[in-house]
Amino acid sequence: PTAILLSDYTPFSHLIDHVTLHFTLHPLQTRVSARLSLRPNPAAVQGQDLRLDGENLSLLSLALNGKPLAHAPDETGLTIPAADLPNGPFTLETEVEISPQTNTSLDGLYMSNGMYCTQCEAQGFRKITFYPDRPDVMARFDVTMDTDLPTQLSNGNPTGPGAWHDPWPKPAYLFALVAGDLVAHTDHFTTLSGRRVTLNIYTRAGDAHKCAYAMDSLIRSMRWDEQVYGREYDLDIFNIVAVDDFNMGAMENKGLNIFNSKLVLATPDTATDDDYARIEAVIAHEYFHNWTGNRITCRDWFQLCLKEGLTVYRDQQFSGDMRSAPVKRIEDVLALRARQFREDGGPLAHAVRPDSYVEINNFYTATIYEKGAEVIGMLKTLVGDAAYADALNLYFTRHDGHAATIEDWLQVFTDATGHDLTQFKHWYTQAGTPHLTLTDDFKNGTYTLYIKQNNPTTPGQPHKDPKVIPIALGLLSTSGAEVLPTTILTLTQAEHSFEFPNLTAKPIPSALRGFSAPVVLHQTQSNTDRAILLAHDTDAFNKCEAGRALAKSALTDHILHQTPTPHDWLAAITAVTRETTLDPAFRALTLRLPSDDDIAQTLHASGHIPDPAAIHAARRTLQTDLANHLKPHLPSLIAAHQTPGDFSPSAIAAGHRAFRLGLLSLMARIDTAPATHAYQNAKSMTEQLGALAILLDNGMGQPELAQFHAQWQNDRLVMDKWFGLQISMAAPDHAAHITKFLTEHADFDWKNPNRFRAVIASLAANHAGFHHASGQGYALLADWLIKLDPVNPQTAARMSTAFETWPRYDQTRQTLIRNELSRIRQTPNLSRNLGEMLDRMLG
Ligand code: DPP
Ligand code: ZN
Repeated sequence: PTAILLSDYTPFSHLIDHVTLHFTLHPLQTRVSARLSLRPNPAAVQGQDLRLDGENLSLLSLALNGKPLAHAPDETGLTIPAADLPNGPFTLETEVEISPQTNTSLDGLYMSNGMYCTQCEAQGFRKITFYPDRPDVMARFDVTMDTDLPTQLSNGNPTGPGAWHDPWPKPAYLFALVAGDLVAHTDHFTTLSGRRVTLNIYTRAGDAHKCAYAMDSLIRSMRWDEQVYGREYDLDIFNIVAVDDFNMGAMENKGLNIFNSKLVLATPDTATDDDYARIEAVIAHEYFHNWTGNRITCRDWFQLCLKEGLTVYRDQQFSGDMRSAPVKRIEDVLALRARQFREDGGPLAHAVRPDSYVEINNFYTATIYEKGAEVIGMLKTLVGDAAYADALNLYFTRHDGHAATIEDWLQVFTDATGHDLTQFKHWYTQAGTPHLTLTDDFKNGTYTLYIKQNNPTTPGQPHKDPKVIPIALGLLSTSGAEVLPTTILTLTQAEHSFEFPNLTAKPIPSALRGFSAPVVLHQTQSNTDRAILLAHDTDAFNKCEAGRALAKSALTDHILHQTPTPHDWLAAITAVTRETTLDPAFRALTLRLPSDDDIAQTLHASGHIPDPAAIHAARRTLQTDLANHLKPHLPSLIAAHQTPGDFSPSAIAAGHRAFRLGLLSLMARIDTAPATHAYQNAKSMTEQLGALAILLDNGMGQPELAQFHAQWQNDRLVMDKWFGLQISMAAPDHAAHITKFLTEHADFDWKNPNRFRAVIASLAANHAGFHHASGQGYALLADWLIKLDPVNPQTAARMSTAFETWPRYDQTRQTLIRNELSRIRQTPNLSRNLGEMLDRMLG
């Protein structure tokens, strides 16, 4: 398989003014008739052949301007030689046959529980009909379908039963079709300019009562995008369909979003608070794509971050506005470090805008999405809020209806704000997480901060240039008073120093407030200073971060030197835990110890080889010590954070539940009876699942597990949780065994991506279990990747990233993992998806 290069981009030979599609739906023999109205593209080299993409299509007929042609397709498409093509406009008609029922890849047109549905991003449309399947070819579509199924949906506005017209030109990856026996949860939204839009969420009949929160999130998203970005919806109808078998979270098809059902369906007794928060965020994300993705799309797939980074940035802003902005920021940064820093530090590191790929589906990554969003946050910090708003307005007017590039995006900022962004562009083109080292001194009333920037090499990028890095800095006195409010320092070189005169004593720096740049910060801070920041920092992110720094140093000291749990940390965390003026959600985050994987990443970054078993043991020791220290306060705190009355999914109520579960989890180190009681009296899935997790984590909970199964065995989404929890909470010695046992369970439907992930990704997430010295975890994952790959290569490739951290570990584990990677690589007929991932991981 050959790599596709950004530098090879050329415009497509033809423009498509209009597409008419007709589907005669049948599980094994669906017929797709397409009529394309084409003309030569004046911006392209003239006289080229017409090349259409097409995979697994049986061509039944082909005609140009009504005259049959005899060209036969090859493995990847169909070529109409230039000699057969008119110089002006012409019509090309094709008829193909496809088999949705046997399409297990969940890419293209496929079936899920008797319902037809599509997934076309990035390159699924070529499995539906012959077409230039690339995002810069934008066309208007009319769609009709023949089927007995009552619900018949496609993009745009309905023009009759099963007939749809989309007035907005779009790339093929935004095409969608759904046919099934579905019910609609309906509401309406009146736009800024007074147009009434019908909103539908379609589900299977039994799920209709689970759509209220998704609908509420949609309405709030539509209003927010009008108020904050001035963006109005542009069709008469907006449809969402929930489907059980889906590779990703959701898809922003024009006017017809298709969602993994776990990101739509929620009731208090079946969905956790995290599920509610994710539903709100993803509903918003897909809706926001209507402007950042659909109206303005990407010229080519190298520009994926143009739509994804910006849309993640927008959905993060939205969730921050709907909930607690500081808590949302802390959660987003923790996720960024857990997924993106991990990726950036290993063999799969790639630029936010990569310049080559083998399989584009392998690039729907934390780097493109989450780091892509961080880069936009930095841009906003550098130019300021008002200039950011000007730039976005210019972007929407200048590029509406276009397929744009990162160069276009940066040019808009330059034109709107006057900033030269030449150096800033390195954030898009150079992979890897910058490391900053902070040192300081204090002389004659002047405080000096020295900052060094180091950009580690990544695969294929030995040389890195210094990046533009905005550092939000505050200074505190040792009594906790703020002596310098937040100030932005902008780094452009490898080394800088910044002076702060007229101070009476050496201050404590609070650097990288709000996590103003996606970097790793190295600074030598005393535990005393950290405790002062934890108690007094006005920046919520750094306040929480100080607690994490204390916990991390306690953990690493314990692991490396068997140092007993420091009193500084115990006292500081106890103070925050008891501080009733603080948001319970914030206190819950502060109470949470860094994950095992986070500690492994930290140890590796400071030149140590992480020992998964030792990390796991240290974390438990610290938890027990904290529990004993907090013991006198736990019963009253647990009682105080019971959420009375009816369930509310609000961030405030969720914060109380999260804090209470954090306290119960500590309590369980001493006594599991309160957790058992909490399980029995749970009024929501958050509480039921949370209490069960605590019991399992302490080697208890078998009766509850059986009760849970009996209660929920008919609810697919809840059963995913039942599968996953047993594995993620398993003791390291048992994790692989329990996983294997559960893969033999009658309800383990491995072809369903949610169920597969619930089991296999939970094993990968159990750090000490997956990295158990026996190598059983590695072998089990490899077996399942080999088994899944021929059926669903996208999900297999995604799951293989569990192995991306292999260079962190000791020689024995490295050999074990590399042997498994080689074993998978040698499997005959491996997919391009998994093959590329293995080649990159093996190096
Ligand atoms: N474009 C989708 C999303 O990010 C993923 N296929 O929402
Ligand atoms: Zn997206």
